[in-house]
Amino acid sequence: MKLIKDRIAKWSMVGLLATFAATSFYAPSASAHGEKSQAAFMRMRTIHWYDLNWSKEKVKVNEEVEITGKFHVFEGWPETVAEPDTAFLNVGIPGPVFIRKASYIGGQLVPRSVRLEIGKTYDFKVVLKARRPGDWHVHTMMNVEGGGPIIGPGKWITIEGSMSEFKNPVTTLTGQTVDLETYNEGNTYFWHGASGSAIGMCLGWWYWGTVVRRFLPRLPDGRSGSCERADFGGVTKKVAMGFAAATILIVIFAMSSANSKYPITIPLQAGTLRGIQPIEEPKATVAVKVNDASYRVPGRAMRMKLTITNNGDKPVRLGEFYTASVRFLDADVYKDTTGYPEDLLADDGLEVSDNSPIQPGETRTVEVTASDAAWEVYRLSDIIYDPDSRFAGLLFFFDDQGGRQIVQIDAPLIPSFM
Ligand SMILES: [Cu+2]
Repeated sequence: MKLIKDRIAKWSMVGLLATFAATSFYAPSASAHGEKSQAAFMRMRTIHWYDLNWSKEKVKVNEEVEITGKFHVFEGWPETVAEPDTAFLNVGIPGPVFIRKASYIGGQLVPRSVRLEIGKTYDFKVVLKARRPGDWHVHTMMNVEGGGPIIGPGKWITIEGSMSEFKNPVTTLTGQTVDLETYNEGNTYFWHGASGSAIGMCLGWWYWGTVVRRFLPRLPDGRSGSCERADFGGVTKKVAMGFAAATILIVIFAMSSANSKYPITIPLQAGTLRGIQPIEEPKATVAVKVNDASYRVPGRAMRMKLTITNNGDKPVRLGEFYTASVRFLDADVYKDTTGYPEDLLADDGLEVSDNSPIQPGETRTVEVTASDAAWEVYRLSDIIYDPDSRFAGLLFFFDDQGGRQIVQIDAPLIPSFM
């Protein structure tokens, strides 16, 4: 019996060590940060990010990166996400590895929440200043009050240098230039230190004066009924009063000296910004009807049957289908030059049964297949678990002169198992 117990103990220990060794060597780097686990239909049917551009992929500490692009607030906004009446243009990074110098929607600075309108398209710009060296996956994202984070495509950006070089100067309306990285730090430490030591002194005095000197030696008196003798002595009371008076005096004095050192101060600026200007994308002269759409389970592709009518005056071809940050391109028609994140770009992931130019006035029904590992990696295939099997996306048509038309599509997406 003893032998068996020993063996179990020994092998358990070996097992534990093996597990520990195995897990400590397994450290995968996450390449998406939150969006994968969100419901696929929500990612497809909330905000469509496109025309994204990153000014740099590698920067030094203190250098700036500009992320620009457009986003479309989808008409068929899901019920379970509150409408973006109060939304905030954010960046998805692991803490302030960059700081946000500025962000704009429709040319307006948006340090506060904004009101977005469903169905509208906006352009945006985010200016980031590099702070902490490393490789960072930077997402543009929109926080919607009552809805949660809506995460845009993420791109790896490298910061080189040393964080100690980082500076964040800002000039106030009172004329001084301060570095926000360290501004007021000493003052904060001083006052917390001062109040901390005052509290310490009070507690020390209380402990010594009442517990050590007065209370414990007289505990037997109290037990024997002569409790009133264990009173606090005159000195104790005086010191207590002294502490109280000093505290009030220091607070008043410190407050008035802070007021005279900083005579001009304002309250926190807050409040949702209304009237953000959307942009008008030129009305598409291509009309698209989704006859049906399906995806294989398991699989890495979705297929749709589209009836495309070209009402314009130039022949057009389908170059791209975008859904949930993933871009499926037909390499014969369109090539990305923006350095779009590799894991989200299917450079030749779009296959159209007949992608010859659709002449003005022509109507054609085609089979379109969007396939790429991204469909599975980014768990769009997980729409099978969603309570609403509908997709939405953007189609980009190109004419022979480089003109572009954007058509939004939206339809049920039916799984096929056989
Ligand atoms: Cu990420």
